[in-house]
Order: sequence, then C-alpha cells, then structure tokens
Amino acid sequence: MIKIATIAGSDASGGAGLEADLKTFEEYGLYGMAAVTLVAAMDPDHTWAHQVFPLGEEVLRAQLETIFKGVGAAAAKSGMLGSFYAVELTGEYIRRQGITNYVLDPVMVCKGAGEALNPELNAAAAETLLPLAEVATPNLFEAERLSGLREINSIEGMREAARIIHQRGARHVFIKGGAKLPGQSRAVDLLFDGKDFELIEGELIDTRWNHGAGCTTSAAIAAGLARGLSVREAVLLAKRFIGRSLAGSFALNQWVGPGNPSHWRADRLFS
Ligand code: PXL
Repeated sequence: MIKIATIAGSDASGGAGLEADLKTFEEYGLYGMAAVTLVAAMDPDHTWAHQVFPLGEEVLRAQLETIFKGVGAAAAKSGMLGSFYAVELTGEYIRRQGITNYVLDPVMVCKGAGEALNPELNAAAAETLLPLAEVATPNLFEAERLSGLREINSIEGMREAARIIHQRGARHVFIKGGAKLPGQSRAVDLLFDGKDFELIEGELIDTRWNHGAGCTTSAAIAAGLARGLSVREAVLLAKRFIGRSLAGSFALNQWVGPGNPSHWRADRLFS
C-alpha cells in the first residue's frame, strides 16, 4: 500500500483541510495519514464565522514522529499551518526525511472567512517551505502575496508570478486561476517548471459551492506523485479530478458547500 501524509488543519465541516485531503487520498487508492496543525470550527449563530484553534507544538511534533519516522510516506502535502512552529516543524520533517514529493498549498485564507492569516506567518512559511516544494499550488490571491505583484488579472501576470515563485525555491509552480481570471470562459491554470509554461484549461464549473477546492487539488497532485506520476501528469489528473468533484458539489447549509471528491465514481456507476 502506498502511503501519503497531509500536514493540515481539520475543518469540522468536512469540506476542506485534512478531511478533504484524506477523502482525496482514498479516491487515489492510497493509505492516508494526517498530522493536525489546528482545528477550524464555524459558528452557525454568527454567519459561519471561522474560529481557529491551533494545536500545541508538542502535539504536532508527536504526530510528525508517528508519520514520518514511524511509518514513512511516498509523498506529503501541507495546508493550513497556523503557527510559526508548525512552519518550522513541517520544514524540519520534510527535509530530514528527504521527502521530495512535497506539495505546498500556501493556504492564506479560507473562502468566506474574510481576512488573510497573519502576513508575517505567510512570509515565514514561504521562506522556509518554498525551497522544499516539488510543487507550490497558490491561487491568484496567494500568488500575489508570494510574488509581491499587486494584482494578477491576466495570463501574463500569472506567468510573471510563477517565475518569481520559482525563483523563491519551488521546483514547480501551479497557479490556480480557476474561475477567477477575468474574461475567461474556461477554468485556466498555469504550470511552470522553471523552463516552460503550460496553460491547463478545464471546464468552468459554475458553482458557489467550492469549499475545499484548493485543498482537494493539492491533495490530488500529491497523490499523483505518490503513485509515481510526473508533476505534469499529476497536475493534469488533479485538474480532471477537481472538475468531477466540483460537478458533484452541494450546499451544506446557506453559507457553505463543498465539492465531492467521490463524484467521479458516482458518474461511472450511475450514468
Ligand atoms: O480552504 C482552506 C482551508 C484549509 N484548511 C482548513 C480550512 C480551510 C477553510 O475553511 O478550514 C482547515
């Protein structure tokens, strides 16, 4: 059995964070493990406001020992880290265990949660973790902050950001323009390997229920790498996978709705 790990927050609502990661790993036929960095909960009495509860350094280190020293993983991804020690520990274990299939999802904000996380923390995460990443998977907002570019609203802007983020250490940069790039009728993402740019287009799925789409995408890329795909192959498959997941998206309540990572199976069984 191929093993894979996520270092991420728990999303009590089940659509994002490590819950999305583990569901995705399962669809790829992998054995998933999780080191929990924080617990995110949402307040139904206050318009689903996010509350974040970081776990202590000792708790995180113990989980990382279990996973990386005790078991080993063919690939790993990180999501919301939430503290400086989580950044340091993630770097320490990825480096020490020689995990080259490491996907960094530089999560800076939850959709609908408004404010970006602490900018100094985001800067520290970029500095420490980009040089370890086989693939970094920023969305446009995160690509702006990682590259220092003011506003990315074109494919040329995405290319420039990818170049800068690659220079900061990530071996591949996958910028998710998705539904956000103005004037596009397709979901347009960009892959850069330090040499060539490749635009990766998919069907634009018109849904506001896209909670966890970023987590699912980066988990799917890590899962593809764990299975021995090249970065390009892993990204192309992840793009198909997130498309199917979003095609099966649904509302959890009036505020939030996730994709469904198992939707590709329903398709095959029932249509
Ligand atoms: O979608 C970003 C995200 C990542 N990780 C956790 C989250 C969220 C958004 O809610 O809760 C744990």
